[in-house]
Amino acid sequence: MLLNKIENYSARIAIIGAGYVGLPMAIEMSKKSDVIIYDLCSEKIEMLKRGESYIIDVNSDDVNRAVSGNSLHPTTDENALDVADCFIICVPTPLNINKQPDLTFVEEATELVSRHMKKSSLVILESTTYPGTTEELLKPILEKDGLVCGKDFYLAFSPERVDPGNKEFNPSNTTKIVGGYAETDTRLAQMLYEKNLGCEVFSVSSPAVAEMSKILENTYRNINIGLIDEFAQICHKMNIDIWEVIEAAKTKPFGFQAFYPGPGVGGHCIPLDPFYLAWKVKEYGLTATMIETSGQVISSMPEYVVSRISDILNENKKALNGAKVLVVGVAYKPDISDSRESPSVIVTEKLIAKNADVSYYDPYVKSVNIAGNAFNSVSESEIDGDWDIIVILTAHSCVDYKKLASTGCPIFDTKNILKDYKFDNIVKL
Ligand code: SAJ
Repeated sequence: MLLNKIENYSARIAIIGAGYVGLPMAIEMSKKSDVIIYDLCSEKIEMLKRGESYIIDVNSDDVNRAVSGNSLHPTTDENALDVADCFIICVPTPLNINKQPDLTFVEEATELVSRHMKKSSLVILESTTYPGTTEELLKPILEKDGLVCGKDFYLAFSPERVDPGNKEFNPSNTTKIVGGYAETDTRLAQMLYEKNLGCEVFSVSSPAVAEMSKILENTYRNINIGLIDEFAQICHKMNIDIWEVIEAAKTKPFGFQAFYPGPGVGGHCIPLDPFYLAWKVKEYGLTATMIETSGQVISSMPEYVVSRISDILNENKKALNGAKVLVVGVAYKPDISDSRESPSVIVTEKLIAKNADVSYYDPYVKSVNIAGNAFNSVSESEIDGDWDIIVILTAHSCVDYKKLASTGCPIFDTKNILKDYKFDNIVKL
C-alpha cells in the first residue's frame, strides 16, 4: 500500500528534471527517502555523480553526502525509474516565439513516467502551467494503457515555490500546495511532502485550483512590476523621484507591498507564467487584459532604458553610435548567475544594434551570448575605465559601487543601488 510505504519512508521517489526546482527538492527528500534524480542532460548527471552542484542554492557538500550516502541516485537511464513508487515532474514550461505555452517538456516527461510507472504509483506535476494541464494533458497519457486515474495510479499538481538565491526560504520551510485528482490522490501527495520535506502542506480540492494558485502568485508579481515600471516612466516625465515615492508609500503598515522598477523582468517564471493563463482563457472567449497590459509595459522597458541612455549621452554631447558603454549586471536579478530572459541582455542587444561599443561587468556571469556573439565579462579592475556611460542594470551586492560612483563617468542607475552617492554624474531610472 503506497500510503504505508510513504509513511515508513520506503517509497522510492523519482524526480524528473534536475534543475533549480528538482535538485534542491531531491537533496532535501534524500535525507529521508531513496531518491532517483533523472535528467536528459548527461553533464548535469555526471556532475551530481561526482558530488558537484551547478545550482546556486545547492552546495556540493550536500550533493556529495547524498550521492556517496547512496540515498540520491543521479541517472540519465530511464530504466532506473522502474523501481520508483512516486514521480515528481519538474521540467521547464517555456513560451514559444508566439508567446504560447510550450508543454513539450511536460509531455515528454509524462510519456517517460507512463513507460515506467507501476500499479499504485503517485505522479505529481510541479511545473508551472495553466489550470487544466494535469487533468487534460497528463491524465490521458497516463491512462492510455487502460489504467484508471485515482484507482490504478494517483495524480496531483503541486506548484514549485523556489525563489532562486533566496537565503531565507527553501523546500523545507516553504508551504506546499497540493491538489489531487481525488481525495486519495491529494492525501498521498500531502503525505509525501510532509514526510520528506517537513514543510507545511496546504491541500486544495483539485489540480486546477493548485495550478491557478501558482499562476495567481506569479501574475501578482508580474502585474505589480509592470505597474511600478509604468510609474517610473510617469514620474520621470513629471520630474518626481520614483524611488522616494516608493519609500514614502512603504511607510503604510498595511495594504501596500513595495515593488521596484527596473530594465524589465527576467527569469523563467515571472515574465512567462502569466501568459499560460492569458493563452488558456481565450478558449473561454475571455481576454486576460491586466496580464496583456502588464506584459506590454514590461516589454517596453528595455527600449525605454536605451532611450534614457541616449538622452544622457546627448546631454554630454555624445552619440549612442560609437559610445563606449559599460553594462553592470547581466544576470536577471541580484546575486545569482542566471541570465535567462534577462532584460540586461535585451538592453545590451539594443545598444549593439545602435552601434554602441558595449562591454559588460558581472561577477556572477563570466560569459554570455548576446546578439549571437559570446561576450566575456570585463574584470573588476576595468570598471573604472574610460567609459562614455556606465549603466547599472542588475544590482549585485558584491560590486564595488564606491569605485563605480567615483569614476566621474556618467552613470545610469536603473536599480537605485547608488542611492547613497549624491554625485551629479549619477542619473536614476
Ligand atoms: N523584479 C523587478 N521589480 C521587483 C521584483 C522583481 O523588476 O520589485 C524583477 C527582477 O529583477 C527579475 C524579475 O522581476 O528580473 C523576476 O524576479 P522574481 O524574484 O520575482 O522572480 P524569480 O523568477 O527569481 O523567482 C520567482 C519567485 N520570487 C519571489 O517569490 C520573490 C517566485 O515568484 C516563484 O517561486 C518563482 O519565481 C517561480 O519559480 O515561480
